[in-house]
Amino acid sequence: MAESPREEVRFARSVCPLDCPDTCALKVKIEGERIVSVDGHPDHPVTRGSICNKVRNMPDRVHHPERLMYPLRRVGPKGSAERSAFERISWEEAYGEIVGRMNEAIAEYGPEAILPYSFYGNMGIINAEGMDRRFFHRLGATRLERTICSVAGDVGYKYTMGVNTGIDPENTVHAKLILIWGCNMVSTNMHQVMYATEARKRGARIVHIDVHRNRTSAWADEFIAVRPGTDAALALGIMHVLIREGLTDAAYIAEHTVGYEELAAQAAAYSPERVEEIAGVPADTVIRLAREYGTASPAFIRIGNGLQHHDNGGMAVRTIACLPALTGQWRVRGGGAIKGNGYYTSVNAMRLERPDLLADKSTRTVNMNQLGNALLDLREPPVKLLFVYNSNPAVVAPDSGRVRKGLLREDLFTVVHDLFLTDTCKYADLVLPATSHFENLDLYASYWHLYIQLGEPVMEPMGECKSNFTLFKELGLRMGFEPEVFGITEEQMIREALDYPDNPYLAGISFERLRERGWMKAGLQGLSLYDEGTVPTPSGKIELYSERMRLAGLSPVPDYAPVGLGEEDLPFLLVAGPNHGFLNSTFGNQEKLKKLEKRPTLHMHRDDAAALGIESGDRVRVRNGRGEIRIVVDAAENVLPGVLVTQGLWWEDGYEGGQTVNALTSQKLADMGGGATFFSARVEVLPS
Ligand SMILES: Nc1nc2c(c(=O)[nH]1)N[C@H]1C(S)=C(S)[C@@H](COP(=O)(O)OP(=O)(O)OC[C@H]3O[C@@H](n4cnc5c(=O)[nH]c(N)nc54)[C@H](O)[C@@H]3O)O[C@H]1N2
Ligand SMILES: Nc1nc2c(c(=O)[nH]1)N[C@H]1C(S)=C(S)[C@@H](COP(=O)(O)OP(=O)(O)OC[C@H]3O[C@@H](n4cnc5c(=O)[nH]c(N)nc54)[C@H](O)[C@@H]3O)O[C@H]1N2
Ligand code: SF4
Ligand SMILES: [Mo]
Repeated sequence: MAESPREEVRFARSVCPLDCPDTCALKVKIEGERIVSVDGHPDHPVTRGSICNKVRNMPDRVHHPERLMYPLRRVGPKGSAERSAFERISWEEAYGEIVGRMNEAIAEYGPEAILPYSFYGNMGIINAEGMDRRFFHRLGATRLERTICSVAGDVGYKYTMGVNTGIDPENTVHAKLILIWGCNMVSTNMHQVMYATEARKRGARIVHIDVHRNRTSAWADEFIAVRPGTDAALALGIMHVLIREGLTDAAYIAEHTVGYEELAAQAAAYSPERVEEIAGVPADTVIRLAREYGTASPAFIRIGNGLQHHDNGGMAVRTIACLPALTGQWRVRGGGAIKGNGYYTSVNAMRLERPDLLADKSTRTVNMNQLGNALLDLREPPVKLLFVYNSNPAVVAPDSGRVRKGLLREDLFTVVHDLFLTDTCKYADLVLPATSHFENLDLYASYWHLYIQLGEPVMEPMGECKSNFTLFKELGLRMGFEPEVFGITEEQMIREALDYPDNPYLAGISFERLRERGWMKAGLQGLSLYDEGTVPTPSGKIELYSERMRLAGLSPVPDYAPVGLGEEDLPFLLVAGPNHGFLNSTFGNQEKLKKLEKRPTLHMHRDDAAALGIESGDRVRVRNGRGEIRIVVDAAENVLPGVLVTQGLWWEDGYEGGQTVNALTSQKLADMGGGATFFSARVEVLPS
């Protein structure tokens, strides 16, 4: 037998493109044309050789037998996932059809009849917010408000701090107290766990404040269970004690904040006893936590996304963001907070996205959390063409019953660009194959650490797959758009994005240097923006009282309002968040990771279960006026009574009956920024 030639083995540097704060540097092993393993890059200062199990499984995703390899056109009924519902077509035909449909829609209804729908399935800057944005701006399409993830908290945080930025996470190893507030860090920010573990070795204590005793609680030193959506009350209770017991930093407050008197008057109303009633946290725990926060230094708060997926989420984050100012922690190395850090590594969005191409600046917007309503109710013009990429709205968007109903409209033409035949593709008229990020060049900026990275392709595009960049570039040119805007290379676009004198932290970071080194750190000189100069709020100080909030019709001082209003007849609040093994709905079709996650599970307090005659392992129906899912119960003491938690954006095939968890969530918007309210849905539970 002839010996088969040994495949050449090589290693390449890459970056994790997933919507995760850690934005890891990767070391990829390639044999011939196949990626055989993916590891954390050992030299990256934050990644330090460690990555999550999901991304270790990336080779299975890239070389998955079901990866889309060529364009498909629907020939069967909408809603069918059968491959026989689609036929193979060429890119020429696909482009021809898209251009024809777009021109038809524009001629009959105007360009606002076209709606892009995208999020961050790939965080690469030029693939997620580059050529695509230019294309839809130039078209004059309806603008999408990308509000599904963190906007409510971002807006809330900015009311207090001016911009959405905190401290360098590398400094958190110095912390002596770490509050993990509404963040399931062990699953969602593993390198913060590594820093906190180092801090713990040096004597730090780690407290997890959450509605669910989960992996992060098991790892933390203390778990404090709160009722969903009550964090603003808890934070006000901590302030109450800090002020009452003289644990605030009067000099810092006088020099760096405005509105202390107004805040103190508000906090006076939140005694520990009142907080216990609202949040379910015992009064003595509130007092103990406040004393610890007021005396430990450095004290660091990691503010997660869990808090702000509530009706009142903006205010919750705005309120917690006041705490480090009261104790002067912003001027201590390792003290302060992180909600997000995107500001330090922000690139030139104007040059990248070219909003100037939009001829009519009054072009309407659609909030992506209200896709169902947009598809079903919008008139003048109705949405006639939906273009989905970097997102899986049939699974991730709230009120999925309405989303699906909209997607089923026979007069809607839907294009979906993805790597797989996702649940959204089932409703598509055209399905286009996307490259994985391993197949194209891009620039990556973390929204947590301070490094910006260049990811070069490590393999050729598979099959007939095209990147988002290439797709929108080629479509733009076919639409007859300006070659100088659309006919450029990836490298040119990256250079345009990096050319941003307004962001001093990018100084010295260039395409060449990134290509040479792989990553470079934003040039933060001090502990944070806040000790480098004035705070970028209107007053130039940290705003405990915010005039801007008053003008926006919000309470100018931190305040608490209950969630789930209008659905009080339903007994439970349901918190449906992400899980450990998937990345939102990404990986929801990978058998190995699905097996590790077992199945969708409903965590319920054992007293609630007993009252309904339900036991662990029983299958129940969870329902409200929007939809119903069937799910297996785990009755224990991992949630407070009245609270339900389920994790994972499982695809339709994860549930019996085909409705996914977002059948239960609402299109209602949060108090700030038009944010999503995934965690504020009320439901009832019925035996199955
Ligand atoms: N493994 C994994 N990692 C991920 C993701 C994933 O799907 N899987 N998704 C990525 C994305 S896009 C994001 S936005 C982040 C999200 O990651 P995180 O910032 O950790 O946010 P969530 O997991 O949504 O919620 C965090 C925690 O908030 C809790 N929570 C819910 N409501 C409340 C409340 O009212 N108060 C308090 N105190 N806690 C509450 C939840 O139980 C959960 O444990 O993770 C990213 N990383
Ligand atoms: N119930 C509930 N719903 C939620 C959440 C929750 O906690 N609970 N979390 C919300 C949050 S925080 C977020 S961020 C959103 C996430 O929502 P999405 O951003 O839609 O996240 P994914 O489910 O990961 O879907 C991304 C899709 O993009 C595809 N993709 C990856 N790379 C590329 C590429 O290069 N090109 C193209 N065209 N496609 C690509 C992937 O295959 C995947 O199908 O979900 C939200 N939905
Ligand atoms: S998903 Fe997050 S932790 Fe996992 S490799 Fe990517 S960036 Fe790192
Ligand atoms: Mo997110």
